[in-house]
Amino acid sequence: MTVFEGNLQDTRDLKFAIVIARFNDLVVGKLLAACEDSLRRHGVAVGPDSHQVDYAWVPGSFEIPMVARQLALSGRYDAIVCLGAVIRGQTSHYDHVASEVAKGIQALAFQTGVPVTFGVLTTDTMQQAIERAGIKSNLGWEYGENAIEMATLTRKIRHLVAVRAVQPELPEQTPPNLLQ
Ligand code: INI
Repeated sequence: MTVFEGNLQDTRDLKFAIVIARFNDLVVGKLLAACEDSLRRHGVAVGPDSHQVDYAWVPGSFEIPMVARQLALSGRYDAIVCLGAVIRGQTSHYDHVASEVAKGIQALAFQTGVPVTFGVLTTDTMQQAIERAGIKSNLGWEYGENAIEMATLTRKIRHLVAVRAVQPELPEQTPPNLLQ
């Protein structure tokens, strides 16, 4: 039996991209600070001279999936963290933005095979959002840890996909005589 599991220690060679929506900056800035703190305390170099973390700023959460997808397709990153805050109280198009960003992030992770952390808060009120971004807890910390765990896990299972890609025509259970 093989058990595949990520960890929070093997961070030295990992590379991350963080995509950050400017909309609701009061909340998203707090998520970003906690996410950076989490990465840093697990050994990831964070800051202006960092060779491990790159940043991409977008106007709002709606724009996150497109930019995150480009970054994932670049092949440069072990994981991508998407940070945003969609708050219902502010606008009628909350539902469109919230559903599009969730669907887009899920699709790009499936399409690219790069782990993408869904760090977009979706709340009814600003009060609920700030409670999750620093007042009661700060989910940004968990987003950082999730990205590390998924990045280390993906490094362990990546070679399985490569083996399958070399022989894509083979069925799951290939009789030994067909492998010669
Ligand atoms: N963007 C957000 O990140 N959060 C929101 O709550 C939000 N609301 O409610 O409107 C929001 N809208 C902007 C949207 O993401 C796009 O930037 C905009 O529609 C331009 O494409």
